[in-house]
Amino acid sequence: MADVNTTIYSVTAREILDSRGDPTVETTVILNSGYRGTDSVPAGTSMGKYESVELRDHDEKRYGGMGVLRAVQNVNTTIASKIRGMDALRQSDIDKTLLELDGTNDKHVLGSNSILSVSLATARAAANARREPLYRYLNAMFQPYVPTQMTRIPTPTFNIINGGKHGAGNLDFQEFHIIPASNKRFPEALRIGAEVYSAVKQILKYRNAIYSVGYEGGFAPNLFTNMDAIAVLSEGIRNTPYRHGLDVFLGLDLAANSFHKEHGYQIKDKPGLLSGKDLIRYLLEIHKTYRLLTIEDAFDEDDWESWTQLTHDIGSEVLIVGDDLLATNPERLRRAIQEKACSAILCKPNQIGSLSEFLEVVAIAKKHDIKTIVSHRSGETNDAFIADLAVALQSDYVKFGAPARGERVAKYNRLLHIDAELFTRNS
Ligand code: 2PG
Ligand code: MG
Repeated sequence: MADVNTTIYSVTAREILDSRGDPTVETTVILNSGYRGTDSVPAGTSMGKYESVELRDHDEKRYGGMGVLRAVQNVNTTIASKIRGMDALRQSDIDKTLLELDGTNDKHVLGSNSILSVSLATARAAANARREPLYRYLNAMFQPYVPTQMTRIPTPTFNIINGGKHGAGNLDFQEFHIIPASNKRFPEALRIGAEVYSAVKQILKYRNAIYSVGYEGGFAPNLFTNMDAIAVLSEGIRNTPYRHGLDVFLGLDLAANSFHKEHGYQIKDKPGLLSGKDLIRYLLEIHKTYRLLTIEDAFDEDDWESWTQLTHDIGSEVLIVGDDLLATNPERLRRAIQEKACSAILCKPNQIGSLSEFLEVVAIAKKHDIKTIVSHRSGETNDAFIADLAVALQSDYVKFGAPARGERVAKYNRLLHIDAELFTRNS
């Protein structure tokens, strides 16, 4: 193919809505050749304090202060004038320029939302100009970090019950997952997810529990304890042909920041405040009964001691996943490796705020045998960039929410496309 002109011609952002009805930033990058890329950024509800900063307007008269017009303005003026004329194929130069323009560690000047939207849209425009699928373009970009062949679709983890800040129900733990066995082909894994999801819905109906859904498409019931929600998942699995422990596994995201008080952890399962040690004891009890495959954010993001203890106790059989703990941040990941504080990392592009830095974090994890889970946020759009990204980097898992609701299935459906392109003959 003759070389197309990949010089950036224009960069334009706008304010759009995410799946929660809150504004977010979408950016279009157009190249001199006419090829273009458009991407938007997600946003979290249970955000960790070590994440880079998304810029909000804080103008209470618009969207309750959640507007992103300042971030949009930053893209359309400061950023656009600097990166117009740069080569879209040079992702690390583009990202470096964006970071320099911001000049802070946490990106609070321009906002991680403005920076990331430009970073992603640039990569998509470049992939389009190369007439390559995005996952292939990103995979080539990742080679200098870690040589990686695309041999599989990452295993999905489905969020079937939503609690914490994500659901209107009364559960403290934020997410109750089912995870198909890693040896399943992706279309089969997706089917398992969808069939268990509907089996769980039936059980909630029989129990007269609420089966309307939370932010990530999982059910948000009122139940007596968090353990009850795990029991509902387990019962749901029993009502399908799939075998718990062979075909499908269970996982949790406690998002413990949200129930950590000054002197301990407060959950409805136990009276009084739990110490880190008490919570570990309870998790071991749950694990004994339900054989968990993953436990994410079991403790507050600063409770390093408990993290290390849990990883020591069951890290060899359960993936101890750092989300708020690590915030997709290279320094925090290095500390966690040093302190043996977890065995897996949740990787969210908007926690760190640019594509190149994201690749660097995933590379560190891979080099230290930390399992990787590419993840969505609770506030999403139909953008499926992370599906291509996860395949390109060959993350071990993806976490894209329930197998339901448009902004969640957009990612799963994209994985079906990629699966067909990469692994099905004649497609
Ligand atoms: C999490 C995420 C995504 P949020 O805690 O893992 O599920 O939630 O986007 O609200 O931070
Ligand atoms: Mg989490």
